[in-house]
Amino acid sequence: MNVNEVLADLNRRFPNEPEYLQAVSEVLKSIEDVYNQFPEFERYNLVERLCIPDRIFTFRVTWTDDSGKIRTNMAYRVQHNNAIGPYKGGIRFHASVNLSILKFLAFEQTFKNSLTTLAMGGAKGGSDFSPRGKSDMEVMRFCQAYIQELWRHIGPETDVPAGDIGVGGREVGYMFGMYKKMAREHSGTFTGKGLEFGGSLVRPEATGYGNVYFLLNMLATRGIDIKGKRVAISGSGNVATYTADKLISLGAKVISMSDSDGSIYVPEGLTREQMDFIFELKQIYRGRIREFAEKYGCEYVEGGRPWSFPCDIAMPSATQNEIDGDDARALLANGCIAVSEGANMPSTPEAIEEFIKAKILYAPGKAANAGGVSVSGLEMAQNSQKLSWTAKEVDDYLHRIMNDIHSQCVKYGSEGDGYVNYVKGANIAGFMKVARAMMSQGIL
Ligand code: NDP
Ligand code: 2IT
Repeated sequence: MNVNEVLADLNRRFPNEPEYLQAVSEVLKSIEDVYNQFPEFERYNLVERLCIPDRIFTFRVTWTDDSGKIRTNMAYRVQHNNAIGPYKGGIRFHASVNLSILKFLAFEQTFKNSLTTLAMGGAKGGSDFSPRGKSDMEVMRFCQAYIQELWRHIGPETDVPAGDIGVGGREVGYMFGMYKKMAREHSGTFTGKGLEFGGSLVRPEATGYGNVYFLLNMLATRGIDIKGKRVAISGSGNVATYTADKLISLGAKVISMSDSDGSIYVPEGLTREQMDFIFELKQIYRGRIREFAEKYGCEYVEGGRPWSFPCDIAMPSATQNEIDGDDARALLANGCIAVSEGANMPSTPEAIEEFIKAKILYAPGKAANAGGVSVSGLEMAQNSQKLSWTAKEVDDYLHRIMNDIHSQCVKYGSEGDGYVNYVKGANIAGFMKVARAMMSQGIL
């Protein structure tokens, strides 16, 4: 394959999908050499079959708001690839959702899921419905309407959705309820379910904890201790909160968190009590991070991201393209030694280039945030067994998976001078497994 030709062709066919093209470009550039060592890949046109999703469902969702007004949203499910297992990936509810974003997420998910060592293909779904400011009943009616359309395309061995931005335990519960009713089955069709009806212990914590386990592996390659390190985290949702929780228990200083309105700066590091406040504020009351600054009198930067605050480690955990070239240069100028991505594709290509040029520890989301979908895979395993494992069993398994992903990155990403290019490592390791599975299964 000639990457430039493939990208030009995809650009021509999908000109209005910048996030999708960005994600594809990153992966293809890092696998090009390996791909070209296997002429049979080219003969089987693996590259197009890997880049273009198997199928996409697009539909209108109609629901009624609390004032009785009838409202519509666009909704989707992108089933990208099921070579190594059933389609698997989260659902995002956010005003910005469009096909480009969901196609990039489903593409990334395919390689991430391959890295987890578990049997899961890649998918993503969602809607431009924004849960912000909606009542519980509005969210429930929306979730039910979304699943009334989607239920016939998903199932425990077909496609297993979960959470993502704007979709947590509440939304998964409502969607699972409607799925169960429509499909007349109580199965593991969703992950991230409540513990009472098939959810796994440690699933809420898994992405954040997993990212910290990955970070510890990276730091260990340079003999660096996490204790006392200043960590800037963006976001204050599921991933950000449990990242902070684990870091604080390990003695690191969480100096910043944020939401889509602004960032807080706490140079001495959040205390456990302050962390609990943020958890309640964001997860239970669905408030704004500004309210933390008002209560504790700390610095608050309206509209700002946390990358200009001095830190040793950055863990972007909000959304795509939230660290641009300037942010990356600001982080490096302030002495940042590691970036471990909780979010999917939070760094722009320019930012990634800066990190790799500076040879800092840099883990792309598909490796560092794979803990969430990994425990989703463990939830599927428990549902199949009709058993629940203990928190320790799940956490130990998560640890093993994150260590294993780190080893795969080192194996495929080590360069001549000993620098580990985790982008290359994760992309090649993830790709090779999907490629071998596709080759074995014939032309589909
Ligand atoms: P949540 O909805 O729980 O939290 C998202 C957080 O990011 C909120 O603080 C939100 O702010 C902020 N945010 C969202 N969109 C934007 C935006 N456009 N600009 C600035 N801030 C924004 O989502 P998650 O924590 O689940 O997801 C965060 C990231 O992690 C996403 O990239 C997701 O794809 C990724 N991820 C999630 C996994 C999971 O298991 N949940 C697994 C792997 C990756 P506000 O409160 O203002 O909306
Ligand atoms: O991006 C992700 O890996 C997720 N949102 C979690 C997907 C899942 O199926 O648990």
